[in-house]
Amino acid sequence: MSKTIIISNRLPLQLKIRDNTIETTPSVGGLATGMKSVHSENDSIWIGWSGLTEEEFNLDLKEQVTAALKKHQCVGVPLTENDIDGFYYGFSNNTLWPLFHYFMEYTEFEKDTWETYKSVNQKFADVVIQNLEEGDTVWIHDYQLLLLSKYIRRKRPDVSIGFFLHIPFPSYEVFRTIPCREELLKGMLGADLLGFHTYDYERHFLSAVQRILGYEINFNTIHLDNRIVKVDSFPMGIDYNKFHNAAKTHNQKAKKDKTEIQQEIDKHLKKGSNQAKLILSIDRLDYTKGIANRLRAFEYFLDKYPEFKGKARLVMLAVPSRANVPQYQRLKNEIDQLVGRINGKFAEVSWTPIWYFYRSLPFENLIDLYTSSEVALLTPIRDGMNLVAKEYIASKVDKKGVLILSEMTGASNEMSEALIINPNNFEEIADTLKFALEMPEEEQIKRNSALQKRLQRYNVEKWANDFFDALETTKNDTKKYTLKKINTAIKDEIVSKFNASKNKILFLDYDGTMVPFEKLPENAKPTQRVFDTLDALHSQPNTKVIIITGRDRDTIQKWFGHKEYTLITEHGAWLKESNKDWELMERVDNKWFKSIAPILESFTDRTPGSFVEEKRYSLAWHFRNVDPDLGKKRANSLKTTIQQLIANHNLEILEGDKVLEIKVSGVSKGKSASKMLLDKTYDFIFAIGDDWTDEHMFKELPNHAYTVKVGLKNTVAQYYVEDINKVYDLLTALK
Ligand code: GDG
Repeated sequence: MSKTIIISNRLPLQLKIRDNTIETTPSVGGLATGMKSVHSENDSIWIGWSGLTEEEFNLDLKEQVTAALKKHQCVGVPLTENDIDGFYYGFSNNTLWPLFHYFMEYTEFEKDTWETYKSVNQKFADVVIQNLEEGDTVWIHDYQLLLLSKYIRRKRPDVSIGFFLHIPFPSYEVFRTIPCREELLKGMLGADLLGFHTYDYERHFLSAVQRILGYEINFNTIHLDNRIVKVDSFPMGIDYNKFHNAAKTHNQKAKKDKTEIQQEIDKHLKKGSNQAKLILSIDRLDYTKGIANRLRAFEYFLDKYPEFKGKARLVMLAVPSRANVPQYQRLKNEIDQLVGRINGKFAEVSWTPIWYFYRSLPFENLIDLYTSSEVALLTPIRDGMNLVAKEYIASKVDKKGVLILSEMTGASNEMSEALIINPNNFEEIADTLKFALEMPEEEQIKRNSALQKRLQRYNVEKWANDFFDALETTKNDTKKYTLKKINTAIKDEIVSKFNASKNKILFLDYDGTMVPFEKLPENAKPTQRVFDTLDALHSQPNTKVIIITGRDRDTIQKWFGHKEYTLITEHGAWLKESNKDWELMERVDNKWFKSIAPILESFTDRTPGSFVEEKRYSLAWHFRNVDPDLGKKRANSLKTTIQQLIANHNLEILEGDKVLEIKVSGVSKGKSASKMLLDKTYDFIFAIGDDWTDEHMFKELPNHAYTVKVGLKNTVAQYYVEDINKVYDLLTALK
């Protein structure tokens, strides 16, 4: 039976060796917490690092480790100390983590750690491949494994792979600074589906792919040579019932059953109207979480609103994280000092402003803190999602409590009923804290009811199901392409039909079909391969070879005039039969140039990289070398401007691949191709092309024609080939 393989850097459990035996404890962290329910409810295995390096246990314990992991449906990836240093502490946490969270000043790029990152991703791929069976679905998580999809696909091209990024994907301007940017993007594009928490991260990724790799993007689909990749946003939810029910049980506990922490909190709460309200903050100790800012803002709040001294207390849980990385050690010192200073500055005999815990607490204590706090103050500088915000709201059984949340978190996009703040604006945080502490209960209930409803509906299970459904859809879309792809059987059929036919005609597009696109059109000259292939076809008996192109007559004359192939240029305006002169296929004129050309020129002046191509009977505005977003925007506004002008004229706009062409209406590759069929009965008709303008030809040719699209784009053609090399494979087989 097919299974799901979940892969993340760390397994959802940690191993410890005590007295030569293995102990397992659950891991803390957003990913582990969120995916745990998916893992336990499905037929799946989880592949990741166990937390113990190869040096940490001897061969005798190896079997015990494997068995302990197996009990939890987990498989370990063996990593050495050196691997962890370079891959985890090095490239993942010294390069990718700060860069993706916009901390460019902390971002280091070192070749050694990059090499280790690659080799560890390969080690993950090896373990995945060992465990992969026919029909399995692979779901890869997070920034430590950006290259894994590509490495798996190299060995298993047909496997269905999903990838989810749990942290932000930064803007192109930030991402472009990393030297290995292309490899990272290509690594990610090994997946069939890429998921992000928010639409902003998704569009940042798409823009990086478009600008750095130059790939074509159609809404949220990226067209690679032989595959399509879908990109979408899936805001991660939590296991709502787990938190809500735990909070319910917690609230009903008798005093003796309560945790020690809760009993301490209760003592403090008993002080009646003088009690200090609890303001909760929980995060891993990480510079992205804005903990130092939060402390300073809290200090500012107590200075600005001294009436809250003795009436409010910050309960701050900072969970130790990546303590080997120098930035984290410095941050720990900074926070220790800040807490000490603020407590020293404001403390009274009966009140200290901050309760600070630097450790990880068991789940039940987390619930103690969520349920007992009147306010949660979460102020990350950047945070992919932030699950604590969601867990806090889910734990409010009586719907009382106020969430203050940074606008820099992914969660703020969905939690608009929370009080949303800018974490760098102390004034705003101080005022919002006051507002929160004084918020009437009815308003708290109203806000939290809406929040809870949404969290309950879009929980972690729904998130995972949505992701899997989208992966399935992507797989089916890819299958549709696979069915149309020219394989050996289809190729053999075309070849035998060609051999058996008496009269053969072939329509061949030029740019993007016979030669790749160049930055400047004049550079895409025909190569020897073009001539050899066309000559071989042309020398077959009763075979008419036609180059059919949007290019201007003069260029095609220069390049192919000495050959005997039939030439159709400017989308069907001109025809040259072998050994004859050029003739007009349509009644066309170019008197209209003088009114349209100046408009195109003014757009060219304002759009760096664009240029105008003047053909005999058409004008083309090319924007293939323009910044992609600007190009699209300008092309749209040019189209609108021209459309108004040509409304009452016999002109039309043709939208090609990064080109707008204005020409006399009624001229098209389809029309001219059909005309070529009138003089004879052809029993073999073949057309191949990559562009939108070739679709006219595919549409108008008779049903028995073989029509072939180059590249994975939507098409009415019967078949497709992935790239130019495959075009030649097919054409050279026709002999
Ligand atoms: C990454 C992204 C994204 C925390 N302390 C304790 C404890 N926790 C649990 C919380 C929560 C999780 O850890 C923290 O999740 P976050 O989402 O807040 O943050 P990251 O760990 O940075 O997670 C983040 C997430 O991935 C998911 O995609 O939201 O943006 O950075 O679940 O409950 N759990 C226990 N004791 C603790 O002391 N038991």
